[in-house]
Amino acid sequence: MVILRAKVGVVGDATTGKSSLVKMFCDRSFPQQYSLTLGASLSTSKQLAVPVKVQEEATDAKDDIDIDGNDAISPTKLEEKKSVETEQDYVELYIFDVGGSSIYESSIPSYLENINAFIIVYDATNPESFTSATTKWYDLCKSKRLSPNNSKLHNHLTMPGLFVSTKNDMKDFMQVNSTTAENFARTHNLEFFQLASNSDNGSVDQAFLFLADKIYNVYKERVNMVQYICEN
Ligand SMILES: Nc1nc2c(ncn2[C@@H]2O[C@H](COP(=O)(O)OP(=O)(O)O)[C@@H](O)[C@H]2O)c(=O)[nH]1
Ligand SMILES: [Mg+2]
Repeated sequence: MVILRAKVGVVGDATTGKSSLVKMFCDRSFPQQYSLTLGASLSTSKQLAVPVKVQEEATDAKDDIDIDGNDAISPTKLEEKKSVETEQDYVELYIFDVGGSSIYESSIPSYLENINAFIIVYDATNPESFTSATTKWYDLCKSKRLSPNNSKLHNHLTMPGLFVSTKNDMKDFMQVNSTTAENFARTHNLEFFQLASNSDNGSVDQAFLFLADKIYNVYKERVNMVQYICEN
């Protein structure tokens, strides 16, 4: 069993909903009062089970059919089945919610040192926050994707990133075109999620789980690459 500990940076303008998003995922709660994030705050996720592939059985199961036409799996076959299942792995996220206020601007890049993944947040009711997300915040995350730490073994594009729009519950106040946002995400190799952190309907979890899965895939790719280098 592997437990991967990964650092995730969450960035975006102040009041876009970064802290609410992280709190909903880690504590299943939505803060009732706004509190400005000073510098950065760290939250840890629970251990997230990441999918582990179960190898296909080599033999055709249809060979063993009982008198009623049901699949009859012999004890030896059951043993074979058990032996091909691999252990469950986990990803634990160390989430750095980085305050978007300009007072702390100079320290922001240091909070993002050695991140394994990032989340760029904008507020769907606030076009300015979308502009910042696609310029300033994307440029910052891109520089981390390109940093020597990350690109040593890898193409920079493999650092996973989410592009998240928040406050989608405020339907009458939406001001950012979701197709434009989705296109931006696609062309910059980011996964797009439209969320509302004030409702516990599982969609916030899905976004973080998606990221955990991507982080795990990058880890697997690295392991395979190192193995390949050692063997050749
Ligand atoms: N309606 C609605 N309000 C939200 C949502 N997310 C955050 N907020 C509100 O937006 C304000 C700023 O949220 P916060 O998470 O502190 O933003 P941050 O500065 O980016 O960390 C707070 O008053 C939140 O209650 C959301 O999805 N829907
Ligand atoms: Mg905050």
